[in-house]
Amino acid sequence: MRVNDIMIGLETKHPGESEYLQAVREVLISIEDVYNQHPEFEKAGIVERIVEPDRIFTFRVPWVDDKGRVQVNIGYRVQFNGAIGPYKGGIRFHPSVSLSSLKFLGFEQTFKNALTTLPMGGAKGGSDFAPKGRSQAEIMRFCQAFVTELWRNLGPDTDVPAGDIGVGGREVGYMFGMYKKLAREHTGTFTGKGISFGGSRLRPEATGFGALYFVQKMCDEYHIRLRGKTVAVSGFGNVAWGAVTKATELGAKVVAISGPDGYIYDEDGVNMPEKIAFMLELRNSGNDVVAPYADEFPRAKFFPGKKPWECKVDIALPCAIQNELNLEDAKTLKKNGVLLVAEVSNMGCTSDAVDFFIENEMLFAPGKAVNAGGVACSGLEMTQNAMHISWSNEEVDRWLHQIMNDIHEQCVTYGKNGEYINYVKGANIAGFMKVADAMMAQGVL
Ligand code: 2IT
Repeated sequence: MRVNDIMIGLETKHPGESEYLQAVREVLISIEDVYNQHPEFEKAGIVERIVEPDRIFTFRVPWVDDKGRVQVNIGYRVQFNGAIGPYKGGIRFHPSVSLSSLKFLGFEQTFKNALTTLPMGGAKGGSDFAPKGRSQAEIMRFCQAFVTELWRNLGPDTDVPAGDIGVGGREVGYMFGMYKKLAREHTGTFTGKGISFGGSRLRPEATGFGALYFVQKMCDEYHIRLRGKTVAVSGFGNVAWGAVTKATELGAKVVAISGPDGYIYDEDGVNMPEKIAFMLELRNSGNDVVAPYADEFPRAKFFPGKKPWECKVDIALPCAIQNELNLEDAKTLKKNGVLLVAEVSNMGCTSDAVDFFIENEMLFAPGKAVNAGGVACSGLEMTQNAMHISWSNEEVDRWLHQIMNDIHEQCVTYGKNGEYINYVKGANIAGFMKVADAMMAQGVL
């Protein structure tokens, strides 16, 4: 396999799908050496097959807004790879959603899910629908319209969606309700459901909690004390909230959170329950702005239009969206003496930022390892649904912790190079080897 030749082929076939091409290139560069030590992979065309989704559904989502006007969005589901289990991955509602972004997310999900140790294939879906400013009734009608088209392709052992940006418990509830009505079955076909109808304990917290369990392991590995360290987080959604909560619980001090409008610097730390609860209030307001935090807590400062990476902190946790941290930001973080950067968003850093971290042997871990706690907890929800039982907080947390430790171990096994752990390489190789092995065993499909 020669990465450049494969990339030229893909660029010709899928012109302009920049995020998808970025994600594929990053993985292929990581696995190139290992792949070329396995001539049987080359013979079976593993790489040519693994970079293309199994199938993609694209559909029209018509709905009626509160003014009685007809609105039309595009819906997608990318079933990327089903080698190791039923398709699994979130649904994103955001104006930036395109085929390229969902293909990148489905591709990443395939390797992430393999890392969780649970049997789940990779998928992603969503729509260019913008929830910002929409009423509850509009959100419900949109979710129902989305599932009316998609439901035939879903099922508890076929494809199990969940939340992602713009899709939380409320949206999953509406989508699950419509699915249940059409399919006439009450099965675990969505995860992230409400506790009263089959949802798992801890699912809302799982991505952020899991990320901090992973960060804790990174710190242990490098003999860094997490307690007392300052942290900058981007975003203020579900994932950021879980990360802030757990970071605070572990004794770190989160001094920055952000939104599309700018960032908040809170010298005292986003540390009190009322501050963390206020993050939820901000999110639930549906306005997508973080500025009101500084009105509520006047000792905090708001920096409009700026990113939190300019703050001097020990730990940086991008928790918002892809490519939110670029080379310039990476250089600023290094200059300010950052000790650790962990992507909590999927592909949160641009390729040149990732290269910069690794070339400088900085402590950096990629989203597919760090944020895998979310989908891992979804896998635990599927298990509970299949067994018709529900586990306690403690039971789910124990599993989550164990899985994150396991993922860290896999990264070390495949990524250790002398003293330095290349977590990007480790995660990519570990995830790839599992999927490739399953594909080899199942023949040319
Ligand atoms: O990016 C992700 O891993 C998610 N949005 C969660 C997917 C899931 O199926 O829980």
